[in-house]
Amino acid sequence: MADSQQRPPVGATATPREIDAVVIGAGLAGLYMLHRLRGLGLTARVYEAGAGVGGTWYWNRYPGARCDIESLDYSYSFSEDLQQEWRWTERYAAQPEILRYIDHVADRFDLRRDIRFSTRVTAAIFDEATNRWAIETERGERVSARFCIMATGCLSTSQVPSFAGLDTFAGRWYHTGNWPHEQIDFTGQRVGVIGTGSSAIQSIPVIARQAAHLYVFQRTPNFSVPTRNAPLDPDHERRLKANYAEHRREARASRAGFVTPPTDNAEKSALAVTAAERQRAYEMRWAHGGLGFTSAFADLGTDRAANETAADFFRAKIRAAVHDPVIAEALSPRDYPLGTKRLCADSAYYETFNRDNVTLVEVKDAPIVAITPQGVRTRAASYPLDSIVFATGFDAMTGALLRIDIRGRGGRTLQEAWADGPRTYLGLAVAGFPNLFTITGPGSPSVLSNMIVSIEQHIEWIADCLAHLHARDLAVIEATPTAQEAWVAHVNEVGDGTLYPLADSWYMGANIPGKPRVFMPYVGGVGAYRDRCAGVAASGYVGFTLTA
Ligand code: N01
Repeated sequence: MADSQQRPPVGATATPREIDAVVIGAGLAGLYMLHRLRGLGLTARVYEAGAGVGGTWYWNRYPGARCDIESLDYSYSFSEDLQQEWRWTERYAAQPEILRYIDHVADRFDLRRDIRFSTRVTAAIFDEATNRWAIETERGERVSARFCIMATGCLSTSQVPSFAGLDTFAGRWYHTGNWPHEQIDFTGQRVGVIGTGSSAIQSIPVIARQAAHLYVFQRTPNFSVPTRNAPLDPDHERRLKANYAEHRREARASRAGFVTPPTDNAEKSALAVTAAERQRAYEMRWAHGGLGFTSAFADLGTDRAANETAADFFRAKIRAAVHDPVIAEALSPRDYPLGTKRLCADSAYYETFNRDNVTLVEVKDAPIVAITPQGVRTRAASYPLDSIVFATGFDAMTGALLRIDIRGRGGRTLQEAWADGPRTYLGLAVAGFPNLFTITGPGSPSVLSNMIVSIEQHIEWIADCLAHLHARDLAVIEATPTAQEAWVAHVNEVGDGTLYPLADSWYMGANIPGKPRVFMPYVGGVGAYRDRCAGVAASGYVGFTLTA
């Protein structure tokens, strides 16, 4: 901040209970936000429900949990020393390694002393008389802050369906997103996994190798691409690190926040090339592995016929992997376009259904009707189980925000403001909620991107904004309703130009009973979105009201 040397830091006059900023959440977002707030000379406190740092990577300890963005991309870029010194062991890091990395960052930047662990925030209430947020925690702690920054994560409110009888189950049950810290050993057990999303697809091959028998309860099959995970190639690491700044720049300017292997076709329609060329392009992406598959052609996300060529390719791969053609067909998605439910990435997922100890139970037409003391009962049959794993997902993007009692101007709650679905300006701010920021909030690329790239972009934007306010003695920044409505319209328009609305996905809120059906993330691309946010800042925060 240009003039911070001359001015006293804002926090210099604060009493202990009156601080500059509260950050809610100590995952990848909350930690970096705290680091940047300190850099501005602001007093800050982070509240974290978990007993340690890490957010997603603290809670999701299920067998097989790993990131499906490559380690060298899924890591902070803000510190050159950090990114050069940290050594990843695998192309895709597993949860324990990512958590070690986050712990290292917390220690390296001395972050823990400003974090209150095991402390869930219950309320954040804006006082119009003082322009301050009153934050309350479950432990009865209260603090007053000028800025309230939500670093609560997009996939942090786990969802267990309300099956009758769950409390009567005689065995143990788990949710992937809230996994115990001790090692869970399924050896010799009959295990049921409910769900076939990313978490299930990662855990099923691992659990199948332990369990006496594994029942997979599938309502909707998913498209999954092999990760081709392997130990990180030291030559690749050396080359990339020699050019890290440029690599990061490319990622920030890209569509999804990571660089996909270059091809001749990425700008073309899948329908503009011959069937043989298409096959070559898909085979190349499949062999490379990972989520870059959907960048094979320009229109896989927007044209149903183009998308169908890729979906056919996946279904052929499933038939090749799974010996029993009936099971292969059951595992083959038919009802929605590829990528409109989040593409999964796996290590030998489909092949796991060739094992004698794995049974696929389809619950679309014969749904689960109850959990009994013995196990799972569907409309068609009963399955005796020793353990049940709920891989049933999250109340995504809005769940963590709406379970806090957030009240803005006039006492209006965020629940009221978002009754018909989330409405934000740039996914960063909400009209009527001054000095509140939502890191990777709905209406930003967030879950459609490499999260850490989007997290860093939002935090740097917020930090620059706070510096701007401080330098001009401005107390309050607030999105205008007009700018917010225009942004929401733009988010919807771009979303409606894609195939996403065709699927019953958590992007649409479709997995939570009663949740408004709205496509929540911004699909305009990470690079374009970054430019847009930078333009808003450069123009003196157009679309916001700034007051002294
Ligand atoms: O959750 P999901 P997830 N009866 O919502 C099923 C990220 N992530 O935890 O599709 C039967 O995707 C549900 O069925 P259906 C990633 O962004 C990242 O797996 O609704 N089934 C579905 O199959 C991901 O997308 C990594 O018909 C029921 C499953 O449960 C997001 O987190 C790893 C049911 C839920 O799948 C969420 O993934 C893991 C019921 N009553 C996750 N209710 C990385 O690698 C729900 N289901 C970075």
